[in-house]
Amino acid sequence: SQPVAPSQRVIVSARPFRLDIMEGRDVLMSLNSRGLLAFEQLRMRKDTFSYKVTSTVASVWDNIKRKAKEEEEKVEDGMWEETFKSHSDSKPNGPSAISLDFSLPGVEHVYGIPEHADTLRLKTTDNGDPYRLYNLDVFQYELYNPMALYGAVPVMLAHNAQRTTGIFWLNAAETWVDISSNTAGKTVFGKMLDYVQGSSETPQTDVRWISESGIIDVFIMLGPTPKDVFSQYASLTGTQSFPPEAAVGYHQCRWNYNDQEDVTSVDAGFDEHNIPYDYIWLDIEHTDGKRYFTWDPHKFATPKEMLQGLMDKKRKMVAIVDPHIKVDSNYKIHNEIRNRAFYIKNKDGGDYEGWCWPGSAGYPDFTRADMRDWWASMFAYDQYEGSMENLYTWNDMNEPSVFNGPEVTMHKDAVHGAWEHRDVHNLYGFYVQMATAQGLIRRSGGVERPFVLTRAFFAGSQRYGAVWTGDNAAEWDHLKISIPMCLSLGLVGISFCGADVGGFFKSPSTELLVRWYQTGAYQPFFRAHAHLDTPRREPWLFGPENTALIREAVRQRYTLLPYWYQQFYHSHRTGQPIMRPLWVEYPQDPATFALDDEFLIGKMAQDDKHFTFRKLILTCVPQVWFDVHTFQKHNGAQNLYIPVTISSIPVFQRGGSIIPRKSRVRRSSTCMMQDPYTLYVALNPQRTAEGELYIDDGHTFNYEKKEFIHRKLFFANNMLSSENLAPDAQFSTRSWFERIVILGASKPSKVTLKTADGQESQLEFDFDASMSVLTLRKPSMNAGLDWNVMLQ
Ligand code: NBV
Repeated sequence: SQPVAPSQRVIVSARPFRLDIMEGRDVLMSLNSRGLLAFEQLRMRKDTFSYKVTSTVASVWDNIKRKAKEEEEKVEDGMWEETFKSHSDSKPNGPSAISLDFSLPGVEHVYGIPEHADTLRLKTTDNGDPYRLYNLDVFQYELYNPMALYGAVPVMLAHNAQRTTGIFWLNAAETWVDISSNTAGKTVFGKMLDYVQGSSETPQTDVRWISESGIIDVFIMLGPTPKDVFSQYASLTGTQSFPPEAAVGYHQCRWNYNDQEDVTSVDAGFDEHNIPYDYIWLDIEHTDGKRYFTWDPHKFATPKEMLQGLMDKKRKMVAIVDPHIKVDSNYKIHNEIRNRAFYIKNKDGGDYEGWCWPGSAGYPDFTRADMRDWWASMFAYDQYEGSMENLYTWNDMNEPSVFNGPEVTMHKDAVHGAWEHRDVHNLYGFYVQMATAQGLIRRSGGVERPFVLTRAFFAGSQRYGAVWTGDNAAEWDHLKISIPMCLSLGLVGISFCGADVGGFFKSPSTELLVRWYQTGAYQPFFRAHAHLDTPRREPWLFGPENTALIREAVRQRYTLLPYWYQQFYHSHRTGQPIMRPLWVEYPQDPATFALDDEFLIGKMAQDDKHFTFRKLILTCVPQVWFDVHTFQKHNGAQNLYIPVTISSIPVFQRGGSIIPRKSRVRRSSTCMMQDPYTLYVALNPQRTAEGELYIDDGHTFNYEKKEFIHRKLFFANNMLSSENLAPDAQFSTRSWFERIVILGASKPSKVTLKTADGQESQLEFDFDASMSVLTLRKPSMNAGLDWNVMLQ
């Protein structure tokens, strides 16, 4: 599917079929080298089977017919009807399946195929179940397990020090992925022994994909770098949607904020404790009897008043809209869907009904464009009563969750027009979020960027908003696994990911809650959430010291918003992940290949070896790093042990980078729009650094009409400059630079600022010789203009 470089060849052999992708004399990837290609065609049951053959190719048909008939006559258990607990699957096309194997010579590390609660580096599955991709509402999921979860992205990345490649198995049916490796389980000593004895074979990973239905439709991405694979994959499925800037801030959620007074008092609590937040969330209890698009008439009697109150403070709200629709002839949404015949059908042709929060519920057929169009129209302000422009949407339960269905989901023989549910299952949630995002865009006449959170997802879901890792628990291991889970999503295009801060089920210890805020503040989607039955846990309920620690974590998020926002813009434009495993930036350093507890945000590092007190830090990559709090410089390529206390969040800025921040933290991101910036310039040993600054209105699609500022900031030859990366773009800002901090600097005798109009002025500065930190005070130039600062 991708252009093959001149040095690359594809060799296809028949009988047996095999496809080798070569570079020079090296095999990069082989398909069907293990001969596991298989497909079972759709069949017709014996009792309904008959061909009317009239053409001249009758003899060929005869042959096919005879073979098919032989197949039909073989009857094995479960071929035509399968039972699972009390459920039966009528399998009208018989036992369909497809499968293909891929061999990856020279590869010992494979990643991706979310969603699983497992390590970043995928494990071999020889001794257990394969990784399963089948969107399910799993109750209290287990960790380090290949079991299916809420979302499925059938994309795997393979990496070694020379090359990164990818496989995109485009299939939305239930899918299993088996992984084996000829080096699995061998210790380093074992490998050395092989080598000494001359029996060392090239490491190889073998992968087999199996799907229950569909066709073999595979895209191979040949890299060669991780970045190439990301852009190759983005060219197939699109990039991360660019969220409103506020959505990159902090979100306060729980199941449930009980009524309008509750919302008002939580909102006030944030001000009282001086903690910023952007969105407060309402879960299912806010509705009138789980009828989505409505409000409980007693608890949320005046939603617009509530929303206006938030708007006055430049804050927003998210309300849940699930895709199961209460079967109730007094409910407008249900009546319309039924009258338009938009519900998914059961195998007998009636509307499919399942049990969910509202009781008996229908499931709109989101695979239909006309249904999605109608759904989108329901978000119009005159349709969704009580909604306003600061109300956004959360799609939960869209696997879909059916309480009385097999594995708590829909029967596979339910019908979506020409398709069985089995064929499209993993796409359902994708389409729910797509239709919802379209609704939010459309209600504003196409002006405003939407924000929609989804629990179920598929390849390409990045185009419609954010995802979260579902119902985790308030346990240390769940905090830990949030990192590889989000990293795995980022590798397959879904950058906007987060886990429930604090853990959904159970109650976190105070230490765990604080630590979770400290980690969540450095993950792309930052939302606290909690189960209905858990005690309240707003940030100020754990004593002043812990409130201060949580406040500090949230404030760190807000000071870094300019950097986060620029990262989102970059991801939106290029398909590169925001939260990155270290190997993506250091693809030739095998020490990074299996790291699960250190990650990069763009190029800034977060180290999460701080789950308990006094854990230690390892900085293994050859680079200079600056502790963002103390400015202490650390050389990489060494094991570095730093004591960690409850108040430390180990974050490092890479030497060679420039990071913009806003240090005046206010109530919400919107309140900080016009605030001044501070630049942190971290010099590398060559005394250079570079970074970017991106500014726009923060909420509309006008950036597509070139209304933005995009600047490159760079430091070289003792000069820091700002250069326009988008000369044809037009936007202006009132924001200016209030400080520039240069880490790893030497003391200048004077510092001269030159602005776009040719004016020169001397800047005041402080120099901390013990830390080599130079601070330029009030340079005051506008953030959108050309300038340079010369150190002499
Ligand atoms: O809507 C209630 C919850 C929600 O809070 C949670 O975030 C979802 O993942 N929802 C699941 C349904 C009930 C879960 C026990």
